[in-house]
Amino acid sequence: MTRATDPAARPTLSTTPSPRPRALRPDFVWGASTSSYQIEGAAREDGRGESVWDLFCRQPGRIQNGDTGDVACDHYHRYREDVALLRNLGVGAYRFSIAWPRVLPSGRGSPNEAGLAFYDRLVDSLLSAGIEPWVCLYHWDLPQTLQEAGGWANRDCASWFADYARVVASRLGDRVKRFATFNEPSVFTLFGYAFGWHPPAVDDAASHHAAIHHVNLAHGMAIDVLRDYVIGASLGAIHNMQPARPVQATPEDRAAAKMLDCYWNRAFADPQMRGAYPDAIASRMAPFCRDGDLERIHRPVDWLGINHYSPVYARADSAARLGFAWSDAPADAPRSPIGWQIDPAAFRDVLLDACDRYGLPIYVTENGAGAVELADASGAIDDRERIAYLAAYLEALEEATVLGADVRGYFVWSLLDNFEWGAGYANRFGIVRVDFATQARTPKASARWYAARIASHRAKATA
Ligand code: GCO
Repeated sequence: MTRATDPAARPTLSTTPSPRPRALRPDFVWGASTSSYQIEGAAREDGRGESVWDLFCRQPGRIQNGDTGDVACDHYHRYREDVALLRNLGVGAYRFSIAWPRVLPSGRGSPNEAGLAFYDRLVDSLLSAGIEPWVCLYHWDLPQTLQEAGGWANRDCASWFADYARVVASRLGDRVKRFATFNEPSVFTLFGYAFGWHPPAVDDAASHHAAIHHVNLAHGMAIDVLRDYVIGASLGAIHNMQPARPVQATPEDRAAAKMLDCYWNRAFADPQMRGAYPDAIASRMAPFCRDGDLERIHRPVDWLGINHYSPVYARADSAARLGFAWSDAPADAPRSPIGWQIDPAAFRDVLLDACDRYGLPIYVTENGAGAVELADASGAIDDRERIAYLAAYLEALEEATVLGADVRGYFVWSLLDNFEWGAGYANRFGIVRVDFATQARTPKASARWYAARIASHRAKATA
């Protein structure tokens, strides 16, 4: 596979808007993203079962301010208002996830009609607004009953997931064609089985590597199901991809960064799209691989979803089970209001490298900036730092396309301020502000900026 460009030969990222004609395809997909646990609420309504996150949030100290997703953005009841917000943005697509425990309250067995009916209503509302639904089957909210049966450390979970995919595809597949299997599998397996930051919050080598393999198996099995049940399906997977950098330019930290790269960027994308685990972890995966597994995992997909915010950093730590310790960007690095490094050139290079490595059309399925925002007296939010971030990263995306990356869409994270996992509602990523006391939605300056950016691209595309 020829590289789009040699990294060493790549020009430095332009710092001023370039006069050249825009590089984005005329049919470039503009969207916004959310996820079920982070916005739906209605946690015990209409038959929804408990997820691992419902239980995790009730454990003292797990979530900042003791926040939970019990109500979140109340999207379960307010979805029509949120679809109207999407329509006003002018997006052509909306990426959301299905809550497995809302569709199958105990994870298996008979579906919950009320849960399926909610997603019917949401999909029909989107289609009526001329917005294409992009469905992610799994954005971390595993049914708790399945966790109690071993969760992803149990190989049976792959079959349970395939059965869940069949229920969703059978119900929505006549109207939904874009499906992703998992959102960021490396994050929920690393944070859940190594760092203790996500459920099930263990640090156990066997469970961790078993979970990696079983999630990969589940992906391949679900792809087969979606191909069978959805006519015209366009299938992908959503991976966080970020340069894994050493904190110090030492051989030890460089080795640590390579191990982080394996677990963070490649432990799922490589077997799913290249048919093999990275060499550095293959021996750790071997105990869980059965004959034919890699063929079951390596099923053809139509696109690669990339979530990107900033680089990640590793340092050597001889006591670290995985061969690296999680670290942070240099103190002098430019950062967003919540402290995440801002490095658009890293984003450009991630897109080029992924294009070279996997050879698939790419959709940026998440990118955005978090902030701890307070409304002014009028309730308005002039989130100019988020606008600057989005402008710089869209510029980097265009640089990547000029340099040969096949990037076909961009979904801003997120439509709404929402439940930001361990940070609860303290970190706000929305281009629309949510007042969680009243559930009032207020488009921020970034929403108006994003709508204008979309309109400008569309005007050029049809000129
Ligand atoms: C993730 C998830 C989102 C986050 C967003 C901001 O990447 O962690 O996909 O659920 O909310 O990325 O952290």
